[in-house]
Amino acid sequence: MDWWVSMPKVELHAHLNGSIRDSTLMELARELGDRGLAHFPDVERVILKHDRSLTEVFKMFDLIHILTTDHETVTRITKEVIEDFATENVVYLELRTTPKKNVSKGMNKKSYMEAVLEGLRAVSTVEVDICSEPNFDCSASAAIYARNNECASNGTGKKKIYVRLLLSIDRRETTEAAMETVKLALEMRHLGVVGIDLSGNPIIGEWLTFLPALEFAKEQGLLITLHCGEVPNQVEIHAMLDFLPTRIGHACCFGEEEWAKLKSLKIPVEICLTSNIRTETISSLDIHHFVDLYNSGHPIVLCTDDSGVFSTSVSREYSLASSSFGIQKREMFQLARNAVSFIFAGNKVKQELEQVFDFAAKTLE
Ligand code: 6MZ
Repeated sequence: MDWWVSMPKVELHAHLNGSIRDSTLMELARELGDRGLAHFPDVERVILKHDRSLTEVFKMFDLIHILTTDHETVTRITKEVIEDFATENVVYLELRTTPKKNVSKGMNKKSYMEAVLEGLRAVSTVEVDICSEPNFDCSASAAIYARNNECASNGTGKKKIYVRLLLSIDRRETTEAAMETVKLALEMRHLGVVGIDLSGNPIIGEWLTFLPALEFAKEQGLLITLHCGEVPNQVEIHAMLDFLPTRIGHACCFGEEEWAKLKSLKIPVEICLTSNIRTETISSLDIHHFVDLYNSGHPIVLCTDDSGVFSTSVSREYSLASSSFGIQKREMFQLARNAVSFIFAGNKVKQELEQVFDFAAKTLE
């Protein structure tokens, strides 16, 4: 595993509330239990159950959201999630989350996002770059990877991680609520918000409900990634591809026509192997679409989806792909590096990341 951890990686599909440490979830559940608001053993059983169908996963999210309702907790989980990704040498993270309202806690979508930003600022184990583009300094960035490795080995100084945010629209939301999220994203662009994600239980909601907000987001220059084809819904898959999102996530239930369309459009796919297997959206890795997309040179990026809920990490996903599909480390490194082209941050960050990978290529064998 060490090699996979040492390798610089780019994570483009990680949901904040799906990436919480089990230990934190248990602590939050225990507190709720102590206050008589939940029966701790029941909650514990749900948290520690690791094989979940897609339907159960969404029930799990409802439970997690009960545990993470206040601003302080949102700040805490954001901080921990970034620290965890940085620890395994994720050098660029696009973290997505659904801005939430919670009247009883005085929370609205904006204050939820402010709590997330507070979490970014609270990280102390690693330097977090949330919006460096205007002050691009190529020479200074040349040694990020060197510094990362040095820090890992001698405990001095700080590693650096670029973090950009995607605001998620939940498929349970109305057109108005989706529009509110897009407007908030536009308001927070200078704070590192780069795009919009459409996610949530794929059997709920209609594409046309979200389309006006997504079109508005696109017109305003936000980049868009869609959860696409998590369940067999060919009409929706076609409508989503016709929308020309910048990336899509999953693509599990595509038929021949949909593959042909996706490939001709060259839309990058965020692949989440463990998530797909755990939720049984793909029955086994032998038949996972990773293989066909990889062999045909289609743009793909390996991601965790929900590292907490599925007990995985980006390093583990790379190691799993390598061992399952017989791909050598050198090629896996190239796969990680290719992901730099699909990030939603601008060219300056891309150039900096290229240098990180250049440096790592010379030192990692
Ligand atoms: C679809 C998913 C998901 O936004 O509260 N989410 N949506 N498919 C998936 N694959 C299994 N995994 C996570 O993070 C949790 C939310 O992300 C979406 C769901 O809407 C879930 O409630 P945030 O930070």
